[in-house]
Amino acid sequence: MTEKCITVHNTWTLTNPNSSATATRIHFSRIETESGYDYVYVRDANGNQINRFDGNRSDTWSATVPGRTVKVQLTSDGSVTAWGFCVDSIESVSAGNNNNLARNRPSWATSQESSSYPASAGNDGNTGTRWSSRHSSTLGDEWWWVNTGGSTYDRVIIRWEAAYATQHFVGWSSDCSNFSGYWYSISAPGNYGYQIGSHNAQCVGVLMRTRASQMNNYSFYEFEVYNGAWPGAMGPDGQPENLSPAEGNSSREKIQIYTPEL
Ligand SMILES: [Ca+2]
Repeated sequence: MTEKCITVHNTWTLTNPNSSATATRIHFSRIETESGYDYVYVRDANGNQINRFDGNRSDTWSATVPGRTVKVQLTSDGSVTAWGFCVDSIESVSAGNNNNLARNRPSWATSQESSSYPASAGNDGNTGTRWSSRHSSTLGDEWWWVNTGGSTYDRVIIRWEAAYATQHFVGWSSDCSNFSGYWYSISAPGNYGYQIGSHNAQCVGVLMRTRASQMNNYSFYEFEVYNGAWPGAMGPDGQPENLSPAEGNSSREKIQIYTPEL
């Protein structure tokens, strides 16, 4: 028996049954495609790309799609056949964007204070836990980064602890090694929103260069990644407490490539 493979470019349209929904996301229980060649796209009603997935994944939410219509497209070059994908849930998203693309995704840091402050505590969705770098009076650059899995995103929130970085760089990377981004300066801890422009790159991270006064480490409670809107439940006004510096602010600067050292 011979198997005949054809090039597939199918699109399926899903509709959120909640007629009052203003935004929708879908859940993939499983995605298996030929990595780098065959893709599952999530698009809005107008065909705009929201996510692009490939390779093997499980338990994956799409980013937020405006409206009630979600289009899922499978493109295949037909040379390698994989299992495909399965969507097992469609859900309304409201009151801001609560789809934190960094939450519980794989994350890394160049050091940790102890096993109580691992990199993963910086993106576990819990503002009661935090990542902390090692302590040193001669501490140099420290990196923390997360693999979002290939989502489209345009903004980051960092919820800095007292050991914030006065000078830091927030960047994105397709290879999780070479980052492009912007430099920022802050002078107090707290929740900061960073509008970094729209990117579809695996990783997002922060390079911390200058410590806060009296501090020998860097630490934050959460590093969050969103697309299109800030989360609905942040501060009293539903926005980051300090929505600055943002893209367009004169304090940012586009810089050269950086490579985190493991
Ligand atoms: Ca945390």
